[in-house]
Amino acid sequence: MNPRWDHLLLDCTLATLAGESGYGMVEHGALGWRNGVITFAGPMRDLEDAPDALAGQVESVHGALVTPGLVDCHTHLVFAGDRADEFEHRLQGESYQTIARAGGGILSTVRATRAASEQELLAQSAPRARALLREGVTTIEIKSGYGLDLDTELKMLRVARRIGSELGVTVRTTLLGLHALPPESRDRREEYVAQVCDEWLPRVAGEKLADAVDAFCEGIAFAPEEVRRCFRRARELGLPVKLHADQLSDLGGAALSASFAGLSADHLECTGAAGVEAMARAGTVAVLLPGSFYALRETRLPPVDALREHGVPMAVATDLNPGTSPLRSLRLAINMACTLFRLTPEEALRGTTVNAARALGLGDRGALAPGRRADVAVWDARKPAELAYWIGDSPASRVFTGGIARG
Ligand code: DI6
Ligand code: FE
Repeated sequence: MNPRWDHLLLDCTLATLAGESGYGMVEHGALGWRNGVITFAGPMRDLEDAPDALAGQVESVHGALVTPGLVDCHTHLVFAGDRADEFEHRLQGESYQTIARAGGGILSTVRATRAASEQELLAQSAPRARALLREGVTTIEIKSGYGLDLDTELKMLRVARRIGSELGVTVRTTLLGLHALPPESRDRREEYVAQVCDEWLPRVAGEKLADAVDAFCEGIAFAPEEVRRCFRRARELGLPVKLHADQLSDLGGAALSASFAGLSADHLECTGAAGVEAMARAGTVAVLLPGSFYALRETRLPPVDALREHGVPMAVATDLNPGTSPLRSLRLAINMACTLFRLTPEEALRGTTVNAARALGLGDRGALAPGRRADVAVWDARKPAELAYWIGDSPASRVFTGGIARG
């Protein structure tokens, strides 16, 4: 008789995240899948047959914690060069904004990224993705935004897609054309915004290179009205939106994203009550980014209590980027979300699984339940709080992406 399932893990301490709240713990659990889709997640005693009759491959994980594969829903990990010199300048007292206005910051990464060939860009970026993967990440969002000309933006998006296919991880790409005003457009702001909206968006949508559209809504970047123009175009093209909102100042970014039924509003350190209420009404996910809060030594905390009170789903991501969050560990982001933002370990795990998947519009993953993708992480841990508690050196012991074991 042919076994019904491909793979069956036994003696798991499952944190399924399958319900509306709680870890969804199952002690002495089993997890089975077939063709990359979960077929069973529950107590071993509920298995209807002997394990060997149920699946082709059967293995015990000896009580280890098993969770959904982690989802990093906000990264800028495709870029060339680094900004270690800027880090030193900031330590000597220069602010992020001053450096940006003087043509450093994002624009220095733009120069390096434009100069890199596609192959070089891939060679520099793939190790950052690999670092995330080692820690149980099975889905990564990657933004463009260090090209600021069409060719380089397309190059970045192609590299992001290649990381997905070459590393065997789901990559969701996001066009971030409104990230900074490129130097050649310094006196032609309106023209640049028009170009992004009227040329880049249709091109990127046509080539299916982006799954979503993002913008940096900030005093040093783009104004709400410019973002709205971009989002209207995205909507016409059927692309969902998300927004870098209210990080350094409150320009009403959270409410803006919500008004376009945004998948997410990200950062939110300066978001007020109206923004939180608008997100709750729209079902927009709050993506919290403790890495940039930490690296910029911010003191204003995102309104976690209000988000909680209003039932806004919270996600946590690395924001991996060369300027404000050179953080190559989602596990450390989880720890920081708890330590710096006072999320509970359960909220932080939900924020890097089911809620992070939702911030990418992916309803097929992020929980261990029949019908969901078999994206699975096995940990050298027994309790889910350990994922938030240990700091450093925390690779997953086994990872399955769409049911396939990662080498
Ligand atoms: N995400 C961004 O896009 C900016 N800040 C952030 O959290 C800037 C990234 C950079 O400085 O390169
Ligand atoms: Fe960002």
